[in-house]
Amino acid sequence: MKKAKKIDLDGLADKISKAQSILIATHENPDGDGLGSILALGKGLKKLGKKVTIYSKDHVPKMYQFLPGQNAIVSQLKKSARYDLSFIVDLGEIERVGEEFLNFPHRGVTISLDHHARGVHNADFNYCLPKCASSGEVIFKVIKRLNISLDKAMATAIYTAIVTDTGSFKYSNTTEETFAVASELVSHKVDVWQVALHCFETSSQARMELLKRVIGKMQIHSSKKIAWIVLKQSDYKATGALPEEAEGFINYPRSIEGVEVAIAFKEKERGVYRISLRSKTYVDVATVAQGFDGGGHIRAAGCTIEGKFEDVQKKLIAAIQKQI
Ligand SMILES: [Mn+2]
Repeated sequence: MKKAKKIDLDGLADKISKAQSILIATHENPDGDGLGSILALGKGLKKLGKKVTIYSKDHVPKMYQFLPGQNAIVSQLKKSARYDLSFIVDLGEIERVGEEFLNFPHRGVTISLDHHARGVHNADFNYCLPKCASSGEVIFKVIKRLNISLDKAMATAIYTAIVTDTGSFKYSNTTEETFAVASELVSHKVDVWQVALHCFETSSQARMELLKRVIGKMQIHSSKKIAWIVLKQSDYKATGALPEEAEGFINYPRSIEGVEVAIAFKEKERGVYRISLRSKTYVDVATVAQGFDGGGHIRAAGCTIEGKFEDVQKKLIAAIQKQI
C-alpha cells in the first residue's frame, strides 16, 4: 500500500457522502479502543443509511462482549462483497489489520483513522490526531462533523474506547478535551460502573492463575529501571487462560518503584514474540518499538521480534538502555 495522503474532516465527510457500502476494521487482538471505535463509527454510518460491515480478524474478547452491537462484527470477508470505502481504525501498524483485509481486492478507498503519533499509515488517506488519547475521540469528532446524533450504544462504545486507552483517565495522554468528550458521552446515559466492571473489575479464575505464574517469574534488570514479564504458550496451556486475559498485566512491572520501562514478552508461536512496552515518566518507548518496525505512543508502544527468547530479550533491553 502507498503512503497515505492527509485528509481533514471535510474531506472525510465528502468521501463518506459519496460511498454506499463501507467496511470498517481494527487491529488484531482488538482492544477497547479499537472495538469501541469501530462499533460507534459503524452505528453512526448506518444512521446515515450506509451499508456497513464491521470486521475484526480476531474475536471480541469476553471483557468487551458487553458492547452493544459486537455480535454483528464479522471475522471473515465475503469474496463477493464490494466496498466503496474502507476505514482502518486504531492501526499503529497497518500489518496488524491482518492478511485477509490487506489482500482483499474490493475494499475501495482505504482511510486510516487513528491517534498513533508515529504510526505507519499506509492507506490511501490518513486522518490521525496524535493529541487524542484514543481513537474513540477521533471517531467522536467524525460523528460530530457528520451531524450524527449520539445514542446510548454509541456513547457507551466511545466511552469504553476512551476509558480503556487512558487507563480510566489516569495516563498522561488524558487531556481536558478527553474529559469534555467523556462528559458529553455520559450525558447520553453511559453506565460508567458497568463499563468499569467489564473492563477493569472482572477476572476469570484462569486469569488469576496466569497472573500468579507470570508475577512469580517477573524479572528486574540490574539497573532497577527495567522490569519485565514473560507470557509463554505453556503458561496459557497450564492455566487455561487466553492470551487476551493477560490484559493489564504489564502494569505490575511498571508499578515497581524506580522502574521506568516495563516489558511484556508474549510468545505468539515458537520464536515469535509480541512485545508490549510501557514507560513511566521520560523514556519514549515508541522510538524503541520503531527500531523493531513497531509503533505506538511515547508511554505505550509495541513491536514483534522473532528469534530465540534470550536473543530477543538481549536486543530489546539493549535498545531500551540507550534511551534511559
Ligand atoms: Mn488506541
